[in-house]
Amino acid sequence: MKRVILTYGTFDMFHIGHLNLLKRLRALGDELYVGVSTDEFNALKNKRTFIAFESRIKIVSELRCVTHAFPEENWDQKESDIQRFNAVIFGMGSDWAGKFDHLKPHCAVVYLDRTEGVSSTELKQSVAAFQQNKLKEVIEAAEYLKMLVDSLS
Ligand code: C2G
Repeated sequence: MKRVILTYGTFDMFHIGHLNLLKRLRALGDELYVGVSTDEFNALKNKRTFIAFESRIKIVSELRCVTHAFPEENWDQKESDIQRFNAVIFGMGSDWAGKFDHLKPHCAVVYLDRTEGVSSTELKQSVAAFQQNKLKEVIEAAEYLKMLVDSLS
């Protein structure tokens, strides 16, 4: 009987923190089943995503450590998913510590340390800052060119 591990996430702008967690969860058993939050569910979580659900679930499903990826559509599907997939362990990163202890009657619940220094939010902030700097450079170049043109006229 394969030991099935179950987890969920948005996996927006997939990064090393996501990969570290999925690989460490997979190492706890034989198969890893991952619920990927749909765009509609993320709206319920008040979580804006850059990458659409179709791309996020495709990336997760292609990972060597993932056996099966499926849509996560609401907060309440976990109990039925545990039964559906015969999961023996439910795991999340430590930022969720304690939040899913109500699942303990159904399977083991583990929270693994997050990977510090990386998050989808931080990546988005870095992209925004980069774009801001680029915009500032373009404005400065335009002002310099205008000054040159004015000095020639
Ligand atoms: N994670 C991590 N290290 C990071 C960032 C994220 O270990 N630096 C983990 C999170 O703890 C989570 C998983 O990666 O277990 C996915 O993170 P998110 O995509 O942010 O998932 P979230 O939006 O928190 O959705 O029902 C549960 C929710 O769907 C979880």
